[in-house]
Amino acid sequence: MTRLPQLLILAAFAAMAALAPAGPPTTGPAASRPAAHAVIITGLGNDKAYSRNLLDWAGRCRAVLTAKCGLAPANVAILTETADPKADPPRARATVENVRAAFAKAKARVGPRDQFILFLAGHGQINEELGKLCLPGRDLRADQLEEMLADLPTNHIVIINAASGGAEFLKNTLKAGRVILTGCGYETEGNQSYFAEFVLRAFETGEADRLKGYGNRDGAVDLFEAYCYAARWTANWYHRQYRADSYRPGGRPQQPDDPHLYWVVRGRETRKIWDRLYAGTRHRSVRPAFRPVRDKATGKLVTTDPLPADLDAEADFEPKWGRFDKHWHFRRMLAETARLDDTDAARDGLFLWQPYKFKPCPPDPAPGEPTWLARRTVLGRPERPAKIKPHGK
Ligand SMILES: [Ca+2]
Repeated sequence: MTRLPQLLILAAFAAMAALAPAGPPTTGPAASRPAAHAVIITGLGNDKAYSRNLLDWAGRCRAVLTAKCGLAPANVAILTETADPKADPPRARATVENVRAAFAKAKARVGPRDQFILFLAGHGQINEELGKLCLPGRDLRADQLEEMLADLPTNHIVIINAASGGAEFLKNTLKAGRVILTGCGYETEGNQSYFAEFVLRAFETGEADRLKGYGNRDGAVDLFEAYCYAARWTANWYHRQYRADSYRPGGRPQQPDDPHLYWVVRGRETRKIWDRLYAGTRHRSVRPAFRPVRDKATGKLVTTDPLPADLDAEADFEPKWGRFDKHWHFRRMLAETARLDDTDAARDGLFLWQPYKFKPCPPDPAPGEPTWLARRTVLGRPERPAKIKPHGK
């Protein structure tokens, strides 16, 4: 063979290679490697500030999945209280019909070894027998959601349910092979849940992988680590807030017609998050005015301010736990719990901070035991490794 035909053949191969797809398909049942898919649903906010937070969480969830976890943008559907087809990415309105359409689309693309991620945030309706997520128009019932999940060709499912009343959804969705993180409001609260903020931060900061006593420092945030981080931060965030009942704007007692609630918020990051989440509400973060007290020895009035000079510079120290004492006075009540389920038995659900105490990291569990699956589940990595670095070092 002469030199020229050789070059022609090589050129022909090069042209064929250019025409061929760049690699194996990355999605769908035909894909040689399993892929990950996600549906993000945030419901009605019922107030301007919370609606803003829900929208923020939906966008950040997508950013985490695509930028941090490697999901193809086309594999992530995003449904929010209001539609915005011009947004990047376009958002559909979170109606039951659109949720069904998103699941139908996912069903057509998801393969049996693929990972499916569902993120929920908003208000759960818990006053009726069935759990519901409040959506524009008709609400999404827990049994409808389970039908859609069960209809997917995979049971490699991760659910992050940051909606209030999320525990009601658990009754329907708890199945072997799934990992479910639930941030659920107390039944009597059924109110605004902030668990979503801290789940997202677990991935955004990557700190969950390095969480002392829980992370395994392997460079990836698994669902066990994300849960430990989010549960701890949610509890700490509440417990770094104190009602400033003695606060007197301008030194005067609070007037009866003053609609604001005044809070002392401790910790640098906590304060930043607080300011963002509560912007535009009646809550105000303040430095309280302390009343002067007469010193018994000198007879002089002395004002003691126990707070650090610069509240914004204070580290986010671990709040004091344990028996009720003065540290509990005026503390914000923890209105949420959070749980991790990765078996099909509700009794296995892990509550990290009950009663107001963080349990030590469970020892290396056997397959099928609580936390075994969650420790091997990483968003965007459908293949679960058999061997992993031990947690809790
Ligand atoms: Ca890790």
